[in-house]
Amino acid sequence: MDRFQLYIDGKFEPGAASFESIDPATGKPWAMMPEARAADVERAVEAAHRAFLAPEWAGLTATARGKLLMRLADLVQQAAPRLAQIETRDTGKIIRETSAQIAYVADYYRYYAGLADKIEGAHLPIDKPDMEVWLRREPVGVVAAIVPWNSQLFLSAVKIGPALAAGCTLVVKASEDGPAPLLEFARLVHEAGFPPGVVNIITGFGATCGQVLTTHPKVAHIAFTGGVETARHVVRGSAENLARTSLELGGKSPFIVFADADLESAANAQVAAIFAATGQSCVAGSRLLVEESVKAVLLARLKQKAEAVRMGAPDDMATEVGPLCTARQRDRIVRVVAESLACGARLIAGGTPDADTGQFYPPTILDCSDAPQAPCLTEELFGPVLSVLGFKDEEHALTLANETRYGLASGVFTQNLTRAHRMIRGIRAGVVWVNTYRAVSPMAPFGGHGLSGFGREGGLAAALDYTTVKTVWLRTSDSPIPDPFVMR
Ligand code: TXE
Repeated sequence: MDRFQLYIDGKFEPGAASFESIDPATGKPWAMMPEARAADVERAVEAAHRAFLAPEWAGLTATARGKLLMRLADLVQQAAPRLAQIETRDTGKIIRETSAQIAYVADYYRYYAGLADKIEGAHLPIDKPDMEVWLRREPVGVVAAIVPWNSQLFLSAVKIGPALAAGCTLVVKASEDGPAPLLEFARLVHEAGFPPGVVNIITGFGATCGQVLTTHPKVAHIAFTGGVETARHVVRGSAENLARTSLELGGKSPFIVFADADLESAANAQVAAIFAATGQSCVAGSRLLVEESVKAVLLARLKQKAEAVRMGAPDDMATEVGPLCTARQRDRIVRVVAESLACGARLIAGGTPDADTGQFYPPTILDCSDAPQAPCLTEELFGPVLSVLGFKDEEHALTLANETRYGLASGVFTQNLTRAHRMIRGIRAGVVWVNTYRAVSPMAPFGGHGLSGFGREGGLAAALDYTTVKTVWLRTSDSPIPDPFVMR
């Protein structure tokens, strides 16, 4: 079996314990992963803290930090095929997606490399004649970056890139499910030449690793992507040290199709919105809201497309839907789909997991028109399951769209420009895609509100999030400061 290591203070090491990683396509172990426990986490945070203060990092110019990031970007690009294979093996994410996504991850590092020396302070036109006042943007300190299994290289890049650009140091915790790609990425960090301790990469379990990390007094900012329940633990833990948090959680994102939309485009976008990444995607368009007059037509197209999807081995370039990352995830989907059917949801496609071949679950569509209480309408399933509701008019569409405690992404398909604008205004979500879905870019901030979390990743906003403002007052007068207790 392959073996991976932790990366702490510039050195590769085995960790306090180890655990088997399962190949989701076969359900069998394929590699041994190092498990960080409290003492490893402690060393990683201490290393990051030392590195944060050390002249090898703190003394670098922002331009020099940018050059290191640029070198990392180049190394990611070169290693993309190997990283993609490892991610596919360890998480079941199909090779088509890992190849494309990791190549794009290099662009995220490139963007933040370029941004490093453009994070500017400010000069204030202060209301006093003998003062100069300016603001310095300084790095906030040690960042704990915690990611889940889906797209670990991407979800970590949107934290590591801006945090390093700002001058922070990091302890990155890979998910215990499929940590291999991030542990492998550590080799590139090493090769890029970052001083020891600037980026530490560990993995381990929630209670024995994640919690120790998020409650560590030397962690200044916790950047978390994961589930809502875990986020609550993280926020509670952050209270002890008043660490800053940014949370990128899941969603139950509405995908809204009006009768005037180009239905073929909408159907293709909907297929990508829910079945890409086997549905294990925070932005999955998991609630289709469709105008009643075209519901039957659209559902027929979606059924046909869902049934034609090629489900198979994740390392085959022809595969369109692979296995779910964990058996736990598949079992949850099986349960919620069964409960939804019991509530009166109607099965349009899929719905029957393959018992023999790893953790596969087929593209599934549930018409919930007669099942408004179905749990698939409210619970994030994180799998290839689309729940469908019809709507009468624009107002009804908006009401249904906002009937969720999440607020991450949304899609609107319509040819009507003024209606598109009204929907953009009315939908409560961090992202609105109009006549498209899933587009992302290093330049575009991304994040949600409500149970989808807070803070933004991507763009300049993300880098600023890892800084703190220092206000400097400098007196320019040469006249002596008078004794404050002598009355004049
Ligand atoms: O994620 P967890 P899980 C949703 C999705 C999924 C559900 C649960 O609906 O079914 O969450 O997924 C670390 N302190 N999303 O249980 O537990 C953990 O080790 C600190 C949506 O796999 O949130 C891992 O590294 N850290 C989401 C990371 O948190 C802790 C993506 C995420 O795991 C911890 C993933 C603790 N106490 C799941 N406990 C999205 N936004 O896309 C665990 N962790």
